[in-house]
Amino acid sequence: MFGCAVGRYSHWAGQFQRSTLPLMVPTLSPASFQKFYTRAVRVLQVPLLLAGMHAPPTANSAILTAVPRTTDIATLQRIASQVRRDIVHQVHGVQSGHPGGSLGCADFFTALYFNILHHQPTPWDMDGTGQDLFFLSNGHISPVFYSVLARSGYFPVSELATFRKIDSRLQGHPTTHDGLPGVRMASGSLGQGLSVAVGAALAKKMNGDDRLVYTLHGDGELQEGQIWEAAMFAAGKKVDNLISTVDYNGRQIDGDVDDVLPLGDLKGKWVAFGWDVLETNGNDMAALFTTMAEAKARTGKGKPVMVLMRTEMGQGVDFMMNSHEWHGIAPNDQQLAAALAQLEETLGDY
Ligand SMILES: Cc1ncc(C[n+]2csc(CCOP(=O)(O)OP(=O)(O)O)c2C)c(N)n1
Ligand SMILES: [Mg+2]
Repeated sequence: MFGCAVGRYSHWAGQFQRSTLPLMVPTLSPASFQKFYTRAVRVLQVPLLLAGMHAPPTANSAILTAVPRTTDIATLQRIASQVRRDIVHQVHGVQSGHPGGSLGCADFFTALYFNILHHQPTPWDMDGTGQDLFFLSNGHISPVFYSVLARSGYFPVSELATFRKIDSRLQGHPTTHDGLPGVRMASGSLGQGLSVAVGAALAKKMNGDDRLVYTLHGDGELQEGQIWEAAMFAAGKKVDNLISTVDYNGRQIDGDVDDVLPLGDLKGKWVAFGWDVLETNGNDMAALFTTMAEAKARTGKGKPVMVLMRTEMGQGVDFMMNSHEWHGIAPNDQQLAAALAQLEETLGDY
């Protein structure tokens, strides 16, 4: 009858979250739990604040990030190598998951979490007030997301070993109800992330919070109609604190994007929808660095910003590249060894 989780209600996301406050409370229905929590916070606010456990975020506060942000390309490349090792280890460990897109996006995620984002892993704040927010829309590439979250301090690196296991907070597709710090939106059902991000970006404007909102989408995911509805809305409402990116690898689950359903003139389409569009090589850390800085410079000018990143599915592991085949299969023991032999261990395996 007793649980040791205390819930908190995230106002803009409207999601019920567990946090790790070490309090014993009766297990209640979500509605009563929320009512209980609201009262409890009122009563406990001062002691919790004194204990540094529930510091209220302040809009536009200068956040000192715990993450060692770096502009050094060689350092970022070394982190990306470890992220790639984490990806193949996670997927091999449970013989399921999506290594292809994860490997292809390892450079982007590393640049994002160790250079681009203004973020604060601890204490974890679901609302992210005063922080940049990132929404992963193509949720199947969770291994790369979990790796950078762990490596930048959101949760212990050792927890990567629980990927896709029963009761793990690291589900195959990210969820919010498992309470994993760093995850602000459930994803996996493709096409939804842009809508969520546009809402979050508008909320930031309403709250006078001048930090930015970032998203990532797969190119196959762009075949979802909801993406274009959100794209039209974002431009129409001048959501110019939003930088969206596409993993433009030309592959999807069943084959090449051009064979399944061609995207045509993708840059032209986003321009026609009213976006400011940049293109870059998503596997070139220096190019990413420059383009994302340019993207940031273009925010606040009346248009949402799109970065189309050319990537290679499976980048970094030669036998996983040049086809869609490693979209969603796991390496066996020999393949794991062959993959690891191509990726330098730089931060220590988990
Ligand atoms: C709404 C929805 N339809 C279908 C799927 C099944 N699905 C999972 S991944 C994928 C391919 C997506 O292609 P892309 O976004 O290019 O990802 P990549 O293969 O490059 O990692 C599909 C169709 C899904 N997850 N959600
Ligand atoms: Mg793709």
